[in-house]
Amino acid sequence: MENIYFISDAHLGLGTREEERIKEDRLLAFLDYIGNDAAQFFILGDLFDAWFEYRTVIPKGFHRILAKLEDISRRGIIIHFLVGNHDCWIRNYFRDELGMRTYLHPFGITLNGKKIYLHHGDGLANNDAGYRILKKILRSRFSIWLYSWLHPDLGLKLARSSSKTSRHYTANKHYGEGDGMVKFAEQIIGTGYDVVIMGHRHLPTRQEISNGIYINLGDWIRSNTYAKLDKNGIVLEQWK
Ligand SMILES: [Mn+2]
Repeated sequence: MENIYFISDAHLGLGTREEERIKEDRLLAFLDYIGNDAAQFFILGDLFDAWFEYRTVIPKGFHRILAKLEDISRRGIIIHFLVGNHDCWIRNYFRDELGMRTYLHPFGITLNGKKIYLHHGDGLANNDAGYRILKKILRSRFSIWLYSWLHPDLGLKLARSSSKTSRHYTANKHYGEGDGMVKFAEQIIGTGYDVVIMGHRHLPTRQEISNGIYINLGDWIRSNTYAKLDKNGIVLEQWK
């Protein structure tokens, strides 16, 4: 039985330099801790508040976290990064340079004999077809290719401002999205999954649904929560 950890929604780069420094220190301490304990580590999206990766350029300001991720991945911990709606524009940097496994779409996986479904959580609000169409456009190869010709200073400025809009949108969407997410988790559990884990909502939740468990990971802005799967099952805990 492996020890496996899950986090989401650190939104690195969101706050002031001082706020981000404190958040980073906290996350670095957590990564050090799991670096000695985990077999696998899952990041379920919105690690960055805004990320756009060019073929030869990545955003600056995150080197301490990136170096730590590479460090624990080199120690043999398998790091999985499922992108969120704030950091979906990745290329091969995380995979080729940091040794992480990256995913652009929700997926199911069996861990410690449990069937687990992982989803960032965006686009699950009831009646949110508008966002789902927008997501397709924003994530299309053509849009990304076009965008990549912007100068990085301009591109990242736009990414940060669109990230602000999206956060505002999500905040106003919470009630519906929350319901939609639980409903979605119910459906997935109904197809035979044991656990559904999501982020995005920034509201730590552990809820038993018929024979399964729905977990929302909360965030690393206020709640600093993570899920841990081990021989005893899955729990949601707060990092102190
Ligand atoms: Mn999100």
